[in-house]
Amino acid sequence: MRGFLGPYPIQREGSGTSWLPDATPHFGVHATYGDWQTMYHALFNLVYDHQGGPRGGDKTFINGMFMAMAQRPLGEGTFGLRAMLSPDPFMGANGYPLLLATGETADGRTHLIDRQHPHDLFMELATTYSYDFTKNSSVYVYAGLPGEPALGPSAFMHRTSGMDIPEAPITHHWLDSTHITFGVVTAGLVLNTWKIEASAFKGREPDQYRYDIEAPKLDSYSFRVSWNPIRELSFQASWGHLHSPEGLEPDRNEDRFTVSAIYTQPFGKDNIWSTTAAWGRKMLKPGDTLDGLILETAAIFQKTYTVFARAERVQENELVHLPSVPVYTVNKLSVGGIYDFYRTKNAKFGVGGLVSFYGLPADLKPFYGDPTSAMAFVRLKIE
Ligand SMILES: [Cu+2]
Repeated sequence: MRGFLGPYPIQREGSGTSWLPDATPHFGVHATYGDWQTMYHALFNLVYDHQGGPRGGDKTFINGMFMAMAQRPLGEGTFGLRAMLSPDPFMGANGYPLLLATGETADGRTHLIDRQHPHDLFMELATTYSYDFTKNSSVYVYAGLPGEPALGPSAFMHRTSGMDIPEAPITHHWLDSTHITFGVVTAGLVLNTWKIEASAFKGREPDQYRYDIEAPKLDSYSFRVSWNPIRELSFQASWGHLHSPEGLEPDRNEDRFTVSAIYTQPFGKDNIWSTTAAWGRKMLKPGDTLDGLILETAAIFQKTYTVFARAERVQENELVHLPSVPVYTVNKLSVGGIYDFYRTKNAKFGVGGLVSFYGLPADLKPFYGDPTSAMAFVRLKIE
């Protein structure tokens, strides 16, 4: 199977139109029906979540995703269809406890703070068409309802360093929160190892109704440059203008700038190591300029043993609401592992755990205490 957007290996395809390193392991269950080539993969986690301290909480929930893709030759080019679904809505509108996570709403009246919102049932329903004008260059269009605009690195559940970690990053709304956008059109150009693209999309983030398809709109825009200089590396830089992203603060716009590098290195027999480093800057208009940083790494040995770590540093202005709205720099480190105890050709069942530690400014201690958090989970991965 070739890339959806151009003449390169399918391993390079990340979420939306983003790129991963060509050395990304090939996964998915493949089948051919006439001219159609299809692939699907899935990951489901059953998680017991304990977040520590006075603002923590406990919850058991299922998260994950199911993704199906199909492509066929059409005219001189390649036509593609992609669908991605999430089981998240079944966990309830208020998501799950996740200290320091902010973004979106459960009731349309208050912000979700110290909780991760559920993703929408339909995370992506998109179509692509690409036309190769030389043997390593192409032009393409991508349209999704919902879909992902050309902004940020590949979303956390699609990059090798993040996909096995069952909690969302607290940098989600600095880097990859636009992965579910109700209305996206992207056009781009692939020149061998380079890609440049532009998107028009809906700036408003998904509302609290997680089962529906929201009305599309193209009121925001973004640009991204991606570069895969060698098989193991993928870089991107992107800039976006989001019109009125938050329903609770409709008069505020956001500009977002992100840069990221993903390094994926196979080693030995059946081992893989992948690391993502990314920086995102949100410029609220009017409002604060806030930075988010992430360093995330995972190593998978013999397709059976996974160890991972994710370190993040975020400037937050939503954690506490005093008469003033102070900006606090907060830090989080999660480390964990997974043992896949039963494996078939395309499925594996695993058990895992992670522990999270925090570095908080003294001003936040009265609210958070000195928390430590943990998750224990079992999973099914189809790949
Ligand atoms: Cu998300």
